[in-house]
Amino acid sequence: MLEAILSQFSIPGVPGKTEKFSSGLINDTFLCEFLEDGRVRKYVLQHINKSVFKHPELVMKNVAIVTAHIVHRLRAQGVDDPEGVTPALIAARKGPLFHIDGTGEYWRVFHFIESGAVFDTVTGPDHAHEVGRALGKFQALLSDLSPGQLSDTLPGFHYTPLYLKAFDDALRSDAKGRARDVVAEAEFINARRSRAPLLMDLMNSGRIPLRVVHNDPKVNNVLIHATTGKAVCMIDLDTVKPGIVHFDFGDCVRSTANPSGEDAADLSKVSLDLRLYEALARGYLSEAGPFLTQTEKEMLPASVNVITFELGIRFLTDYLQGDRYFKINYPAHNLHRARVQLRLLESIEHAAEKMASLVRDFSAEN
Ligand code: GN1
Ligand code: MG
Repeated sequence: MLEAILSQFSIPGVPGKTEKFSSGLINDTFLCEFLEDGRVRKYVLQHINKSVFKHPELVMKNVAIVTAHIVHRLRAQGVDDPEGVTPALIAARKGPLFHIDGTGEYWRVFHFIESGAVFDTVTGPDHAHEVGRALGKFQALLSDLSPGQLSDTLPGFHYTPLYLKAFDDALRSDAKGRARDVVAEAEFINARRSRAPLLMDLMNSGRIPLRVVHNDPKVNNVLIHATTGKAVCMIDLDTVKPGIVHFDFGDCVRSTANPSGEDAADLSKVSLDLRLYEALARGYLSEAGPFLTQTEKEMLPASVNVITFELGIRFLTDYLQGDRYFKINYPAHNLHRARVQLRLLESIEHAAEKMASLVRDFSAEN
Protein backbone atom coordinates (compact mmCIF):
# COMPACT_ATOMS: atom_id res chain seq x y z
CA MET A 1 0.00 0.00 0.00
CA LEU A 2 2.82 2.41 0.86
CA GLU A 3 4.52 1.56 -2.43
CA ALA A 4 1.38 2.60 -4.33
CA ILE A 5 1.42 5.91 -2.47
CA LEU A 6 5.12 6.46 -3.11
CA SER A 7 4.54 5.87 -6.83
CA GLN A 8 2.43 9.04 -6.80
CA PHE A 9 5.51 11.18 -6.15
CA SER A 10 8.26 12.20 -8.54
CA ILE A 11 11.00 10.14 -6.91
CA PRO A 12 13.72 8.80 -9.19
CA GLY A 13 14.84 5.16 -8.91
CA VAL A 14 13.34 1.91 -7.67
CA PRO A 15 11.60 1.67 -4.28
CA GLY A 16 13.27 -0.53 -1.65
CA LYS A 17 12.86 -0.89 2.11
CA THR A 18 10.28 1.21 4.00
CA GLU A 19 10.10 1.36 7.78
CA LYS A 20 8.19 3.23 10.47
CA PHE A 21 10.13 6.25 11.67
CA SER A 22 9.89 8.94 14.41
CA SER A 23 8.27 9.11 17.81
CA GLY A 24 5.85 11.96 16.99
CA LEU A 25 2.53 11.85 18.82
CA ILE A 26 0.34 12.96 15.91
CA ASN A 27 1.31 12.00 12.31
CA ASP A 28 2.60 8.65 10.94
CA THR A 29 6.08 8.83 9.45
CA PHE A 30 8.04 6.34 7.34
CA LEU A 31 11.61 6.24 6.07
CA CYS A 32 11.73 4.96 2.49
CA GLU A 33 14.72 3.85 0.45
CA PHE A 34 15.06 4.15 -3.32
CA LEU A 35 17.81 2.69 -5.44
CA GLU A 36 19.02 5.23 -7.96
CA ASP A 37 22.05 4.63 -10.19
CA GLY A 38 23.42 2.05 -7.78
CA ARG A 39 23.02 4.41 -4.79
CA VAL A 40 20.47 4.23 -1.99
CA ARG A 41 18.61 7.49 -1.42
CA LYS A 42 16.20 8.00 1.44
CA TYR A 43 12.92 9.91 1.66
CA VAL A 44 10.48 10.67 4.46
CA LEU A 45 6.86 9.74 3.75
CA GLN A 46 4.22 11.19 6.07
CA HIS A 47 0.54 10.66 6.58
CA ILE A 48 -1.22 13.75 7.92
CA ASN A 49 -3.54 13.17 10.90
CA LYS A 50 -6.84 14.66 9.74
CA SER A 51 -8.52 14.50 13.13
CA VAL A 52 -5.92 17.02 14.35
CA PHE A 53 -5.33 18.97 11.12
CA LYS A 54 -8.83 19.53 9.79
CA HIS A 55 -7.62 21.28 6.62
CA PRO A 56 -4.58 19.34 5.42
CA GLU A 57 -4.43 21.29 2.15
CA LEU A 58 -3.90 24.51 4.14
CA VAL A 59 -1.25 22.80 6.27
CA MET A 60 0.52 21.79 3.06
CA LYS A 61 0.24 25.31 1.72
CA ASN A 62 1.83 26.72 4.88
CA VAL A 63 4.59 24.10 4.80
CA ALA A 64 5.27 24.84 1.13
CA ILE A 65 5.48 28.61 1.72
CA VAL A 66 7.73 28.24 4.75
CA THR A 67 10.11 25.64 3.27
CA ALA A 68 10.42 27.62 0.00
CA HIS A 69 11.12 30.82 1.97
CA ILE A 70 13.85 29.16 4.03
CA VAL A 71 15.46 27.56 0.96
CA HIS A 72 15.44 30.95 -0.77
CA ARG A 73 16.99 32.73 2.22
CA LEU A 74 19.65 30.07 2.71
CA ARG A 75 20.58 30.22 -0.96
CA ALA A 76 20.88 34.00 -0.70
CA GLN A 77 23.21 33.46 2.27
CA GLY A 78 25.47 31.32 0.06
CA VAL A 79 24.33 27.82 1.13
CA ASP A 80 24.86 25.61 -1.98
CA ASP A 81 22.55 22.76 -1.07
CA PRO A 82 19.64 24.16 1.01
CA GLU A 83 17.58 20.98 0.45
CA GLY A 84 20.30 19.09 2.30
CA VAL A 85 19.97 21.26 5.41
CA THR A 86 16.27 22.11 5.68
CA PRO A 87 13.05 20.16 4.97
CA ALA A 88 12.09 20.30 1.28
CA LEU A 89 9.02 18.74 -0.31
CA ILE A 90 8.98 16.37 -3.29
CA ALA A 91 6.36 17.16 -5.93
CA ALA A 92 3.46 14.76 -6.38
CA ARG A 93 2.92 13.45 -9.92
CA LYS A 94 -0.65 14.70 -10.28
CA GLY A 95 -1.40 17.25 -7.63
CA PRO A 96 0.69 20.03 -6.18
CA LEU A 97 2.87 18.85 -3.31
CA PHE A 98 0.75 16.16 -1.72
CA HIS A 99 -1.23 13.08 -2.70
CA ILE A 100 -4.78 12.23 -1.61
CA ASP A 101 -5.34 8.47 -1.61
CA GLY A 102 -8.56 6.60 -2.49
CA THR A 103 -9.83 6.93 1.08
CA GLY A 104 -9.26 10.68 1.24
CA GLU A 105 -6.08 10.51 3.32
CA TYR A 106 -3.28 13.04 2.73
CA TRP A 107 0.35 12.08 2.11
CA ARG A 108 3.54 14.01 1.39
CA VAL A 109 7.20 13.21 0.87
CA PHE A 110 10.26 15.13 2.02
CA HIS A 111 13.90 14.78 1.07
CA PHE A 112 15.63 12.93 3.90
CA ILE A 113 18.41 14.96 5.51
CA GLU A 114 21.26 12.43 5.63
CA SER A 115 23.43 14.26 8.11
CA GLY A 116 20.71 14.65 10.75
CA ALA A 117 19.81 12.78 13.92
CA VAL A 118 16.94 13.31 16.37
CA PHE A 119 16.95 12.75 20.11
CA ASP A 120 13.89 12.31 22.34
CA THR A 121 15.81 13.68 25.32
CA VAL A 122 18.63 16.16 25.57
CA THR A 123 22.18 14.79 25.79
CA GLY A 124 23.70 17.76 27.64
CA PRO A 125 24.29 21.54 27.58
CA ASP A 126 25.94 21.53 24.13
CA HIS A 127 22.87 19.84 22.69
CA ALA A 128 20.56 22.28 24.50
CA HIS A 129 22.58 25.18 23.10
CA GLU A 130 22.19 23.83 19.57
CA VAL A 131 18.45 23.27 20.03
CA GLY A 132 18.08 26.89 21.14
CA ARG A 133 20.22 28.11 18.28
CA ALA A 134 18.18 26.10 15.73
CA LEU A 135 14.96 27.65 17.02
CA GLY A 136 16.38 31.18 16.99
CA LYS A 137 17.73 30.72 13.50
CA PHE A 138 14.46 29.27 12.25
CA GLN A 139 12.53 32.28 13.55
CA ALA A 140 15.17 34.63 12.17
CA LEU A 141 14.93 33.08 8.68
CA LEU A 142 11.17 33.60 8.80
CA SER A 143 11.25 37.03 10.42
CA ASP A 144 10.79 38.71 7.01
CA LEU A 145 7.85 36.49 6.03
CA SER A 146 4.55 38.23 6.69
CA PRO A 147 2.40 36.11 9.06
CA GLY A 148 -0.62 37.14 6.99
CA GLN A 149 0.61 34.85 4.21
CA LEU A 150 -0.02 31.78 6.33
CA SER A 151 -3.35 30.19 7.23
CA ASP A 152 -4.42 29.54 10.78
CA THR A 153 -4.46 25.75 10.47
CA LEU A 154 -5.02 25.07 14.18
CA PRO A 155 -7.25 27.83 15.54
CA GLY A 156 -6.64 28.41 19.24
CA PHE A 157 -3.62 26.08 19.30
CA HIS A 158 -1.78 27.83 22.14
CA TYR A 159 -4.82 29.52 23.68
CA THR A 160 -4.26 28.17 27.17
CA PRO A 161 -7.68 29.31 28.52
CA LEU A 162 -9.41 27.15 25.91
CA TYR A 163 -7.51 24.08 27.12
CA LEU A 164 -8.47 24.94 30.68
CA LYS A 165 -12.12 25.15 29.66
CA ALA A 166 -11.87 21.78 27.83
CA PHE A 167 -10.31 20.30 30.97
CA ASP A 168 -13.11 21.64 33.19
CA ASP A 169 -15.71 20.19 30.82
CA ALA A 170 -13.97 16.81 30.60
CA LEU A 171 -13.68 16.62 34.38
CA ARG A 172 -17.33 17.52 34.85
CA SER A 173 -18.70 15.06 32.30
CA ASP A 174 -16.18 12.33 33.23
CA ALA A 175 -17.17 10.28 30.18
CA LYS A 176 -14.62 7.52 30.86
CA GLY A 177 -14.95 7.35 34.65
CA ARG A 178 -11.37 8.52 35.10
CA ALA A 179 -11.94 11.72 37.12
CA ARG A 180 -11.17 9.86 40.35
CA ASP A 181 -7.60 9.27 39.07
CA VAL A 182 -6.85 12.97 38.70
CA VAL A 183 -7.99 14.53 42.00
CA ALA A 184 -4.55 15.80 43.04
CA GLU A 185 -3.75 17.03 39.53
CA ALA A 186 -7.07 18.89 39.27
CA GLU A 187 -6.36 20.64 42.56
CA PHE A 188 -2.86 21.59 41.36
CA ILE A 189 -4.29 23.03 38.14
CA ASN A 190 -7.05 24.90 39.98
CA ALA A 191 -4.54 26.67 42.16
CA ARG A 192 -2.86 28.06 39.02
CA ARG A 193 -5.85 28.97 36.82
CA SER A 194 -5.16 32.70 36.84
CA ARG A 195 -1.98 32.33 34.78
CA ALA A 196 -3.75 30.71 31.81
CA PRO A 197 -4.49 33.95 29.86
CA LEU A 198 -1.00 35.43 30.23
CA LEU A 199 0.31 34.70 26.72
CA MET A 200 -3.05 35.27 25.06
CA ASP A 201 -3.36 38.68 26.70
CA LEU A 202 0.19 39.51 25.63
CA MET A 203 -0.56 38.54 22.04
CA ASN A 204 -3.83 40.47 21.95
CA SER A 205 -2.42 43.54 23.68
CA GLY A 206 -0.45 44.58 20.60
CA ARG A 207 2.63 45.10 22.81
CA ILE A 208 4.54 42.51 20.80
CA PRO A 209 4.44 41.61 17.10
CA LEU A 210 2.72 38.66 15.51
CA ARG A 211 5.34 36.53 13.74
CA VAL A 212 5.69 33.26 11.88
CA VAL A 213 6.50 30.68 14.56
CA HIS A 214 6.94 26.90 14.72
CA ASN A 215 4.51 26.20 17.59
CA ASP A 216 5.91 22.73 18.36
CA PRO A 217 9.70 23.04 18.73
CA LYS A 218 10.22 20.18 21.15
CA VAL A 219 13.66 18.60 21.40
CA ASN A 220 12.96 15.84 18.87
CA ASN A 221 11.75 18.33 16.30
CA VAL A 222 15.28 19.69 15.99
CA LEU A 223 17.65 17.86 13.67
CA ILE A 224 21.21 17.59 14.97
CA HIS A 225 24.23 16.77 12.80
CA ALA A 226 25.12 13.15 13.57
CA THR A 227 28.88 13.72 13.66
CA THR A 228 29.46 17.38 14.58
CA GLY A 229 26.57 17.67 17.08
CA LYS A 230 25.68 21.06 15.57
CA ALA A 231 22.06 21.96 14.82
CA VAL A 232 20.98 21.28 11.23
CA CYS A 233 17.40 22.61 11.24
CA MET A 234 13.90 22.47 12.68
CA ILE A 235 11.62 19.74 11.33
CA ASP A 236 7.92 18.84 11.74
CA LEU A 237 6.61 22.07 10.25
CA ASP A 238 2.87 21.32 10.19
CA THR A 239 2.16 23.62 13.09
CA VAL A 240 3.98 26.61 11.59
CA LYS A 241 1.58 29.56 11.51
CA PRO A 242 1.17 33.08 12.88
CA GLY A 243 1.85 33.35 16.59
CA ILE A 244 4.22 34.81 19.15
CA VAL A 245 7.80 33.69 19.82
CA HIS A 246 6.76 32.77 23.36
CA PHE A 247 4.81 29.74 22.16
CA ASP A 248 8.10 28.45 20.76
CA PHE A 249 10.49 29.44 23.52
CA GLY A 250 8.18 28.05 26.21
CA ASP A 251 7.69 24.73 24.43
CA CYS A 252 11.34 24.36 23.51
CA VAL A 253 12.50 24.91 27.10
CA ARG A 254 9.88 22.68 28.73
CA SER A 255 10.91 19.87 26.40
CA THR A 256 14.68 20.32 26.22
CA ALA A 257 15.60 21.45 29.73
CA ASN A 258 13.82 18.46 31.29
CA PRO A 259 16.57 15.84 30.97
CA SER A 260 14.35 12.91 31.95
CA GLY A 261 11.96 13.69 29.08
CA GLU A 262 8.19 13.58 28.59
CA ASP A 263 8.04 9.91 29.56
CA ALA A 264 10.28 10.14 32.64
CA ALA A 265 10.20 6.83 34.50
CA ASP A 266 10.78 8.41 37.92
CA LEU A 267 8.53 11.40 38.64
CA SER A 268 10.65 12.48 41.58
CA LYS A 269 13.58 13.10 39.21
CA VAL A 270 11.66 15.41 36.89
CA SER A 271 12.89 18.98 37.05
CA LEU A 272 14.05 21.91 35.01
CA ASP A 273 17.84 21.76 34.74
CA LEU A 274 19.09 25.34 34.92
CA ARG A 275 22.35 24.48 33.16
CA LEU A 276 20.37 23.21 30.18
CA TYR A 277 18.06 26.22 30.33
CA GLU A 278 21.04 28.55 30.38
CA ALA A 279 22.64 26.85 27.36
CA LEU A 280 19.36 26.86 25.43
CA ALA A 281 18.58 30.50 26.20
CA ARG A 282 22.10 31.55 25.23
CA GLY A 283 21.87 29.66 21.91
CA TYR A 284 18.40 30.99 21.20
CA LEU A 285 19.22 34.62 21.91
CA SER A 286 22.46 34.46 19.89
CA GLU A 287 20.22 34.05 16.81
CA ALA A 288 16.93 35.66 17.86
CA GLY A 289 18.31 38.46 20.05
CA PRO A 290 18.95 40.81 17.13
CA PHE A 291 15.35 40.86 15.88
CA LEU A 292 13.37 40.51 19.13
CA THR A 293 11.93 43.55 20.87
CA GLN A 294 12.74 44.33 24.49
CA THR A 295 9.25 43.31 25.63
CA GLU A 296 9.49 40.04 23.74
CA LYS A 297 12.74 39.24 25.51
CA GLU A 298 11.40 40.18 28.94
CA MET A 299 8.43 37.85 28.56
CA LEU A 300 10.42 34.77 27.48
CA PRO A 301 10.87 33.15 30.92
CA ALA A 302 7.16 33.40 31.79
CA SER A 303 6.31 31.54 28.59
CA VAL A 304 8.01 28.39 29.90
CA ASN A 305 5.68 28.35 32.86
CA VAL A 306 2.50 28.84 30.79
CA ILE A 307 3.33 26.37 28.01
CA THR A 308 4.29 23.65 30.51
CA PHE A 309 1.04 24.28 32.39
CA GLU A 310 -0.82 24.09 29.06
CA LEU A 311 0.69 20.76 27.97
CA GLY A 312 0.01 19.26 31.41
CA ILE A 313 -3.63 20.25 31.00
CA ARG A 314 -3.75 18.91 27.42
CA PHE A 315 -2.41 15.48 28.39
CA LEU A 316 -4.73 15.27 31.40
CA THR A 317 -7.77 16.27 29.35
CA ASP A 318 -6.93 13.64 26.73
CA TYR A 319 -6.68 11.04 29.49
CA LEU A 320 -10.13 12.06 30.79
CA GLN A 321 -11.59 11.96 27.29
CA GLY A 322 -10.29 8.47 26.54
CA ASP A 323 -7.04 9.25 24.66
CA ARG A 324 -8.50 10.66 21.48
CA TYR A 325 -5.73 13.07 20.54
CA PHE A 326 -2.21 11.93 21.49
CA LYS A 327 -0.97 8.47 20.47
CA ILE A 328 -0.42 6.30 23.56
CA ASN A 329 1.63 3.16 24.27
CA TYR A 330 -0.27 2.01 27.39
CA PRO A 331 -3.63 2.89 29.01
CA ALA A 332 -2.50 5.49 31.57
CA HIS A 333 0.16 7.00 29.31
CA ASN A 334 -1.48 10.42 29.06
CA LEU A 335 -2.01 10.53 32.82
CA HIS A 336 1.69 9.86 33.35
CA ARG A 337 2.65 12.45 30.73
CA ALA A 338 0.45 15.01 32.50
CA ARG A 339 2.08 14.22 35.85
CA VAL A 340 5.52 14.72 34.33
CA GLN A 341 4.58 18.17 32.99
CA LEU A 342 2.96 19.26 36.25
CA ARG A 343 5.96 18.10 38.25
CA LEU A 344 8.18 20.00 35.82
CA LEU A 345 6.00 23.06 36.31
CA GLU A 346 6.62 23.00 40.05
CA SER A 347 10.34 23.12 39.50
CA ILE A 348 9.96 25.90 36.91
CA GLU A 349 8.09 27.92 39.53
CA HIS A 350 11.03 27.54 41.93
CA ALA A 351 13.53 28.56 39.25
CA ALA A 352 11.58 31.63 38.03
CA GLU A 353 13.92 34.32 39.32
CA LYS A 354 17.07 32.67 38.07
CA MET A 355 15.46 32.03 34.67
CA ALA A 356 14.56 35.71 34.34
CA SER A 357 18.01 36.94 35.32
CA LEU A 358 19.76 34.65 32.81
CA VAL A 359 17.60 35.95 29.98
CA ARG A 360 18.34 39.53 31.08
CA ASP A 361 22.08 38.78 30.91
CA PHE A 362 21.94 37.19 27.45
CA SER A 363 19.62 39.90 26.14
CA ALA A 364 22.19 42.50 27.10
CA GLU A 365 24.81 40.58 25.06
CA ASN A 366 22.64 40.37 21.94
C1 GN1 B 1 2.65 16.80 19.60
O1 GN1 B 1 3.55 15.90 16.67
P1 GN1 B 1 4.51 16.04 17.80
O2 GN1 B 1 4.72 14.77 18.52
O3 GN1 B 1 5.80 16.71 17.36
C2 GN1 B 1 1.76 18.03 19.70
C3 GN1 B 1 2.48 19.14 20.48
C4 GN1 B 1 2.87 18.64 21.85
C5 GN1 B 1 3.71 17.37 21.70
C6 GN1 B 1 4.06 16.76 23.03
C7 GN1 B 1 -0.07 19.20 16.61
O4 GN1 B 1 3.81 17.08 18.83
O5 GN1 B 1 1.64 20.26 20.62
O6 GN1 B 1 3.58 19.61 22.58
O7 GN1 B 1 3.02 16.38 20.91
N1 GN1 B 1 1.44 18.51 18.35
C8 GN1 B 1 0.17 18.83 18.02
O8 GN1 B 1 4.97 15.74 22.85
O9 GN1 B 1 -0.75 18.80 18.84
MG1 MG C 1 7.60 15.63 15.83
